[in-house]
Amino acid sequence: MAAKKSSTAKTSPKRSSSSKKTVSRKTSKTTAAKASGATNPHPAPVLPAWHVAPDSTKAWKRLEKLAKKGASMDLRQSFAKDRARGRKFAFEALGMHLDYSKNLIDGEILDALFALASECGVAKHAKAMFAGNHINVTEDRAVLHVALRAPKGATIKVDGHNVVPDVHEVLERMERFATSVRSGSWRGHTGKRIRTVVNIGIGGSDLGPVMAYEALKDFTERGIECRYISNIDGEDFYEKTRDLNPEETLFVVSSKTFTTIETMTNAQSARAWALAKLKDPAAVAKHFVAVSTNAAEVSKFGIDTANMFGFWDWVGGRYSMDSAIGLSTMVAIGPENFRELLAGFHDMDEHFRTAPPKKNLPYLLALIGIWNRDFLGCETVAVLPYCQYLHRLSAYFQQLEMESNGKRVQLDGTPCRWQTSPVIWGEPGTNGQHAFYQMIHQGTSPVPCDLIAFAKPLHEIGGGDAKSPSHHDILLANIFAQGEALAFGKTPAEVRAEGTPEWLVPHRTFPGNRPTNTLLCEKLSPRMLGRIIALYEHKVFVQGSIWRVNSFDQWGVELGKVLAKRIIPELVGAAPKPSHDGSTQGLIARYRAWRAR
Ligand code: G6Q
Repeated sequence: MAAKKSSTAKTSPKRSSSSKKTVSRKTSKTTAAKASGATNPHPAPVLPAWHVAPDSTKAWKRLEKLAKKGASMDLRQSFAKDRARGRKFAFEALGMHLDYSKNLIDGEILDALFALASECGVAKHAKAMFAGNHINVTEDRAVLHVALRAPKGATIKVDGHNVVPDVHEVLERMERFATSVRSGSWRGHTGKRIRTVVNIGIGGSDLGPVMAYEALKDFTERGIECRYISNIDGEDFYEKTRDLNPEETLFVVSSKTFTTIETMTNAQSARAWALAKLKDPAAVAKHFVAVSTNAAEVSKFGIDTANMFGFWDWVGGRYSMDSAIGLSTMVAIGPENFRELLAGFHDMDEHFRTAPPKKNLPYLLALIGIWNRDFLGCETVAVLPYCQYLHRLSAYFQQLEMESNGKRVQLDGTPCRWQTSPVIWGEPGTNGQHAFYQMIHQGTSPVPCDLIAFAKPLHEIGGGDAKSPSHHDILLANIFAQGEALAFGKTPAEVRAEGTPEWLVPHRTFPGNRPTNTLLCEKLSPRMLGRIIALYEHKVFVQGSIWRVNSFDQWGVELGKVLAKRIIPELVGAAPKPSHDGSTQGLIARYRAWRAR
């Protein structure tokens, strides 16, 4: 959160005075407390000259002109005219095949999109990120999730300090801990083995770990279950703990700041729940560990900082699943698989950093997204994984994209004159086909889709000979069919030719020309998951660079939190004097009345 800052954890790198900055400032001295909220002390950034507004570029103007052509493009004709189109607009790297040919693009449009990225200095911005410059200008921080997966010998400096050894030190501590839980050498207070690990965290401290746990279930130690409590709603806590034995339960309290009300309230309830059975406060040491940047708050809670796993202020919450926030993931899949996950992230980091934009998966996805959003006016994007293991992926990307790029002002505070993040949503296929695809095929607003699948299943069920398809063959037939149907539709003439009565023809016609990307990967594995997540992280980066927003802050979540804090005592104490608007006041009064009955 923007208002949250780390106090210095044991593992936090020290800042040196040789700070390298993307932006120049009068002073580099920023204290954590001051940097939050209204008294933010750092002066306005002076942006590098290459960080230009997209609509000031030649490419943007060209794209505006090309928009008409894009909007009236007919994919049937485009494919008929150019037999190589499917091959031309596809790219493969790292066991991932991205087919973007079913978008309303052609060579000229793509050239203009690449020119846009170049005029907007995306590569320079990326270089600044990898170099540890403070590209998160509103919080005066480096943005270095890429350091979390850098190999041991690498050097990535933040303010003159190489953070890679710090990262590996934490990783090694995590590994020792995860191994002890998995092997049973870590015992609960009464000597029993840990059977359930409950991660308590929210937002960036929850969505990644849940998504990864579900995605990599097949790689988990099945004798240990992971559960995730995030919501302040006590019903989440109740349902996730009701059948657990505190003697066999380990809580991982995951909070960068260790001040988030939901997490701290759930952690306190967990402590009370555990101690109700375990009685002895010393049991906390065996049943609670923390993942945080805030050592002081962790020890105030009663967790020994020896059982705390740190990370750093240059890791944003939604970019933290591969930091110590992934501790529950590591316990579940084991250190070796976790290293593979990190290696997958790193594969994509290197691809993004070194491949030319035209052969660069994050650039391709990002630029097509910009085309759909800013020039074709698409307001939402559906992420549709054809893989049940990825059933939390859309929710994860929702935060990644919408919290990063859901901004209305540029880095310099002036309004964006263009559209930024679309709404991201989705569910796995084929389930979605029986629910909301109707609208995607025939609704009034086109919804670009990212269709994601794996060629090889983790479990082959059914099939076995050419005549009987397996579950997986049917699944994949569906993803390919959807892309085909969305692109090419069904014309009125085709509908009529089936003998459909004239009055029904419009109902049974599919307009087609609905954009899709298909990302076909070889096989789901920890490494492949890392690649997929990093692909979207860097896609978000490219888009944020072009939109000239700060993809790494989230001031928009602050106001509601402040107001909630003010309302809490008004719900439980003596009736407050009216101090809100008529609507809010009325709701508070109704709540109090019903609670009092
Ligand atoms: C993510 C956001 C946000 C954050 C949560 C939890 O980028 O900053 O989702 O992760 O608010 O914050 P804590 O980890 O500090 O509890």
